[in-house]
Amino acid sequence: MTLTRTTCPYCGVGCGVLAGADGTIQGDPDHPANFGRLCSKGSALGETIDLDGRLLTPRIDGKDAGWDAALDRVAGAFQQSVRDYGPDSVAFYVSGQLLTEDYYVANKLMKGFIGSANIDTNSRLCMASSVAGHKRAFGADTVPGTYEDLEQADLIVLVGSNLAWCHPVLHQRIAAAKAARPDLRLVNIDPRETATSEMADMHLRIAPDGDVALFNGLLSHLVDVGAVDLDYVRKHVSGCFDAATSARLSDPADSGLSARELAAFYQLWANTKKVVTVYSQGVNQSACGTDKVNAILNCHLATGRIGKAGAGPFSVTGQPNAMGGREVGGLANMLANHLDIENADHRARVQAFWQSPTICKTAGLKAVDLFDACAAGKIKALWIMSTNPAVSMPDTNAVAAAIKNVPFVAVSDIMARTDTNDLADVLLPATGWGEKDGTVTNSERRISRQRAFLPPPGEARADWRIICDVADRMGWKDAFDYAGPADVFAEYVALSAAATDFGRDLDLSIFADADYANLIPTQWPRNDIRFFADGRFYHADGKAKMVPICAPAPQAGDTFTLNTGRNRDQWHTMTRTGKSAKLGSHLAEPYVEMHPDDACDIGVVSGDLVTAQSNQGKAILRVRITDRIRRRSMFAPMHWTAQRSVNGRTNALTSGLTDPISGQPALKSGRVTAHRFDAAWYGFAATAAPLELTGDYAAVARTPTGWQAEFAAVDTPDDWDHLVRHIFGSDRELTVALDAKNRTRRYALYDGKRLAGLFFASATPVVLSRSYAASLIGSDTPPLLALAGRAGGGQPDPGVTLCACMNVGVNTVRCAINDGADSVDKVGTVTCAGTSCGSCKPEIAALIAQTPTRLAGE
Ligand SMILES: Nc1nc2c(c(=O)[nH]1)N[C@H]1C(S)=C(S)[C@@H](COP(=O)(O)OP(=O)(O)OC[C@H]3O[C@@H](n4cnc5c(=O)[nH]c(N)nc54)[C@H](O)[C@@H]3O)O[C@H]1N2
Ligand SMILES: Nc1nc2c(c(=O)[nH]1)N[C@H]1C(S)=C(S)[C@@H](COP(=O)(O)OP(=O)(O)OC[C@H]3O[C@@H](n4cnc5c(=O)[nH]c(N)nc54)[C@H](O)[C@@H]3O)O[C@H]1N2
Ligand code: SF4
Ligand SMILES: [Mo]
Repeated sequence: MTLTRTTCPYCGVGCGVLAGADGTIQGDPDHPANFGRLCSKGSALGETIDLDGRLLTPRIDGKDAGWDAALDRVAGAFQQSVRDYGPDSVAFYVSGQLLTEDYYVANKLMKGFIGSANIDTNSRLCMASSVAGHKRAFGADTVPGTYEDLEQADLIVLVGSNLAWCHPVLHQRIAAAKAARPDLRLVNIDPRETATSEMADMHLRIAPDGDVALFNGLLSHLVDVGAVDLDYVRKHVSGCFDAATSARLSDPADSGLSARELAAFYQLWANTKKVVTVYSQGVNQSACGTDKVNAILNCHLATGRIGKAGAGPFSVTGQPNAMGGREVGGLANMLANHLDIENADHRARVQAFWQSPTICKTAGLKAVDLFDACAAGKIKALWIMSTNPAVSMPDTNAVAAAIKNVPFVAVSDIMARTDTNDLADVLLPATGWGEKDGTVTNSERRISRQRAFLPPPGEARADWRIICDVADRMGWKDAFDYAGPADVFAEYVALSAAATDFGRDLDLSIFADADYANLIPTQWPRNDIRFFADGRFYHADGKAKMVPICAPAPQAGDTFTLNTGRNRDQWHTMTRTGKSAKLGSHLAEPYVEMHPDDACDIGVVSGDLVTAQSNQGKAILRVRITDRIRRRSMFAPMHWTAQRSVNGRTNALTSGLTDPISGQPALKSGRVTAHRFDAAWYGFAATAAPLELTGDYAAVARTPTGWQAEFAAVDTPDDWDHLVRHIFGSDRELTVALDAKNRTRRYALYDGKRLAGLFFASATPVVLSRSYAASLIGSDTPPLLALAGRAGGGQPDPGVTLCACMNVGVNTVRCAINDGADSVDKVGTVTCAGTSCGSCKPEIAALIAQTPTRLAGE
């Protein structure tokens, strides 16, 4: 089997992958991001490349159509709208999961040819506050950090980042560095305790949005103890006095941390020269996200701890090409290649380079405003590419209605059914990972190739090509006439000469004569150049700027703060990771974490469902009661969609409140009320064939034998048989067992002797080993045993999957711990859990930590 060298399509770590057409997936030992490691999602890529559910032909109004008709329709709708209502009546909403080449041509078409800057991206929900913070401090959106800095640091501070789940391979590199050098200190700042907190020497359970108060307090402390590097500040920094004065007005206690915690953290930071502060969505996704970024940058600038090995701020990017999108300028308030829309010289230069008929003159609509404009009827044609805003945007019910309100909507996606696709007039089938070619830039500015190792399926085309095909039909053939992605990349590299001429940071000259086919992963401007090492920044005076920051007032009121984010084994709206049974079993339904005292207050116990309600909408979620979360806070993952749940969408609850500078939504601090969902019945089904969701609450996940789903509803069905047949999608006869004592109804569906479906319903949450029930599907287990719903003698229930790579259940790990395996390594030796990608090691460590307490209590 020949393996192709490519890059993982998930997170911004940007791991190198060796992939084969038979689904073989290995970490690339030569890639400098991962040196052969992969996490659970990367390892499971082979399970996601089948054609099940793919969009394979263009569709117009729900019917298969040819490319010519579809492209004509898109080009025609955009042309007509521009003609009748002007260029700002159209918009693109794109994605940090597009390749650089796709992104570059989309941006060129909108800004240089259509003549509007209405192209925004899901990176607005992700990186916009970091971009704005970098620009305020450095005069450019420069990310100075590298992965090696993390290994060279003496202190790593992780702020609002669940690195163990969201950048697992980077987390493992830190773990390896810490094992080799136990003096390396790790601090995790997060309102909840996560898998990332497990390895930290100090976990600071900060109040939601307490970060500005914390870092303003740190700046004051640095001043007080003489840790400010006066010489550095004099030469390289402006605004230090104002920033320090402003910081004094903050009360560090507003961070929600105790005086002891604050003192310990401040001392550690002040006394450690080599400190890297890593930050992510707990910082960015906030109404004060840009201020949080600058409060952090201020501390690094005041101490000169930037541009040095093992020291600096490091905003890690989420999506595989979030950084590439920033480079090509694919946000509504950027031009191209780190050049500015507001600057007439920049505009003239870009227009001349593109030889374009026009150029946008002012910033376009940012994501939340863009969908508001759709709702207001101002956008007449919208093209969504490689993102699923009907799930991932805040206030998603309103966003779906806004999309419906646009007269013409095109969506480019790889899948046939998504919540967003269901709103489109035209669907354009894109080639996906493994089928397309191009480049991506990871968190440390390293450009790597994604390479095809599979043929394009059906009629799918590469995103860059679809965009060029539309541009061609709009009358701009010459400007979009590329032979392939290598051509696009060469043009993008050539345009970066303009950036360097204007003194901007984006210098891609190292790629000028690059052998695109054999491009090796390379950082810009060069692997051996460290940004800011010379103390030179990109403001007109060559200095960096410390920005005076005021802390927001602490949150009050009797509603809950709704914090949202990610699970270890799912990627966003699950269109790809949701295909994998291995990944699906880690956390199989939408849930909400809640503090035991809050659970007690609203009268829920483990396994109950909770209705969360906001001004925007509601969601029904399974409660996970844990003291790892602050009181009056709840945490829910963002992943569930209308395709995979009934009422499981977290963004039905969130609001369009944004940071005033970056326009990034505050996705971590929704306001919700919560109460127990009073169901008349709860259900669980496992099936061999896809099943129908029904009721007030439902959620489906893949299993090794097919599908499983949870259900709940307030109304008792008149006809249970009818309901169960509807769920199974079958009118075959059912085997039924009623258990009056346990108030349960149990149904089995057989296909000959083969068990094809199981359904259990009861008046209380169904108690049953899900993995055992699913394991029976497809077998010839007789009805009596199948409907007993528990593992028979000699068949221990492995429990939900803990280690996705080695397929080890939580109960298997618990048994090993009870039998004396008292370290993660020992558990690995006995059960193999944690011995492949290592993403589950923090959870194994947590189980070990919990075990003595549990035994004592038993
Ligand atoms: N498994 C997995 N990995 C992914 C992704 C995925 O979907 N699944 N997506 C990728 C993408 S696009 C992104 S952007 C990254 C995101 O990566 P992360 O930012 O690490 O992930 P999140 O879970 O969104 O949020 C991180 C943490 O912020 C905390 N937080 C909430 N409010 C606050 C606050 O006020 N202050 C502080 N200090 N912390 C707070 C949350 O409790 C949460 O644990 O992950 C990438 N990696
Ligand atoms: N509540 C809450 N909401 C959030 C967040 C949060 O933390 N909390 N995080 C936000 C962040 S940081 C992000 S990045 C967003 C992510 O949110 P989205 O971008 O909406 O999520 P994805 O599921 O990654 O959507 C990618 C889509 O592109 C399709 N696709 C995959 N490959 C290709 C391809 O090659 N070409 C094309 N054309 N399509 C392709 C997939 O099938 C899928 O439909 O969510 C944001 N929303
Ligand atoms: S850490 Fe995992 S998801 Fe991220 S790039 Fe590496 S293998 Fe892919
Ligand atoms: Mo993101």
